[in-house]
Amino acid sequence: MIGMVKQEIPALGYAYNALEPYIDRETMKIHYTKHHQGYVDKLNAALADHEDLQERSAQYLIKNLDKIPERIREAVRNQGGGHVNHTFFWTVLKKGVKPSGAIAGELKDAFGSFEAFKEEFSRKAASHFGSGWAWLVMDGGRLQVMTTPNQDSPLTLGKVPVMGLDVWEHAYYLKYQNRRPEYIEAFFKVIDWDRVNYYLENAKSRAA
Ligand code: MN3
Repeated sequence: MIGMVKQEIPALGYAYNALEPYIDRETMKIHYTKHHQGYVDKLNAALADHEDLQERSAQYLIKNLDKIPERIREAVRNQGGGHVNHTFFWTVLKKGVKPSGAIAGELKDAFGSFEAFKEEFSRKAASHFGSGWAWLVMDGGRLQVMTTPNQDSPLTLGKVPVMGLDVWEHAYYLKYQNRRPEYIEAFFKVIDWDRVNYYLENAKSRAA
C-alpha cells in the first residue's frame, strides 16, 4: 500500500466548453483530466514515502523546495509545480470580464497603459523558448511580467502570481498548432479580471 493520497485536483468550476471559441472544449478536457491529473498523480507518487510532506499544501512544497529531500526534490518541483500552476491558471479564466477596479489603475501605473502591459506580456509569452509560463507577479510590492521554464513557479522565487498563462504546447496545439501568438491574443478574451483583482489584493496585503 502506498502512502495516503493528499493532493487532489480541484474542481474546474465551469464546463469544458465555457471558454469557446477562444479555448476549445477538447483542449480544456485533455488539459484538465490528463495533464493536470497527471501532475497530481505523480506528485502523490513522489510523496508516497514522506508522510510529513503529505500533510503540507502543494504551495508550501513549492515555496520550500530547499527543504524537500534531494531524492524527490526534482519530482516535487516539476509535478508539484504543475499542480500548483494549473490550479491557479483555471481560476483566472472566464469569458467576458473587463479589466476594471484596482488592477486597471495598477497596470497603468506599472506599465504606462493597459496596452503597454498587454504588449509586454504577449511578447514575453510568445518568445519564451519551449515549455513554460508567462506571469504577472507581485514582487516586493511591484507588478512585473516574467516567464518561468517548465513547471517552475514564481512562488519558489518569492514572487506572488496575480495572473498567469500556460504556454506549453499542450495548452493550445489542438486549436492553434504552432500559432502561439494567436492563442495569447485569445487568452486576453478570457482573463477573469475580477479574480485577478482578488489575487492582487491578497498579494498586496501579504507584502504590507
Ligand atoms: Mn498545462
